[in-house]
Amino acid sequence: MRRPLVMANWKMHGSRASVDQLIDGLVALESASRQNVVVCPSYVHIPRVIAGCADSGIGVGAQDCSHMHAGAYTGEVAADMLVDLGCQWVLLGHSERRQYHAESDDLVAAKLAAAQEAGLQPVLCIGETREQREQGEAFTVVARQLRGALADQASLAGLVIAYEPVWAIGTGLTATPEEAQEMHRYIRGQLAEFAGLDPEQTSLLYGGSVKAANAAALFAQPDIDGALVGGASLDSGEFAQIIAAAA
Ligand code: G2H
Repeated sequence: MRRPLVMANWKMHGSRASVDQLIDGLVALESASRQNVVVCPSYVHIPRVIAGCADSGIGVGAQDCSHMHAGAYTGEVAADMLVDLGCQWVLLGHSERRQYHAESDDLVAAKLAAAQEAGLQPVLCIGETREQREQGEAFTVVARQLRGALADQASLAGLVIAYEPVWAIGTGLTATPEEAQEMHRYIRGQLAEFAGLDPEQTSLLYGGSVKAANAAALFAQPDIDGALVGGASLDSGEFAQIIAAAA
């Protein structure tokens, strides 16, 4: 179902004290707003966030999961373990995973299948680099990432897509609302083709330097349902303004 979802990706940030402060800010939001919020802390902070957000309506997710179910895979975290903790969501294929950990479309597809089997709601992250956009390949790259992850999946129930142009991530550069809308429209069109999904039932989030100053203009676009927010989600006041803009 399309919904005004605002997801925080805390990446590799935080201490117990700073996480507690952020939780305090989130649970102080009014009830209707909290239903639209999902927080993705580092693995080690997940239990703390789940405990702190209990009964608030705020969802909790991981930033990644293994494609394997269990076994001798040192350092990996299985989707079933996340479900066992109480996680409901997982980000998959974030560009920082693709860039720094060499995650391929095939690996992302395998992770997506593992997440679905475990009962996690996956958020598939896709987006082109600056070079790819400058060479006119943005739509081809996004289509390849979509096809690579979604084709041949047994189930895509509850899938959310986050379009995050790599050139806009953590750089302060944001796609203009029109650029983001153009790609979101394209992605919505591709969902039925590649995955048999009902495009009008699938939430599409924009990510890449979303902040209070640009959130409302992005959310005003007809195919942008919400946002995946990195840096600005680490500031309670700024993040609250983004959530308010999405309502
Ligand atoms: C993109 C985004 C969150 P930021 O990585 O996934 O981060 O808002 O800092 O660009």
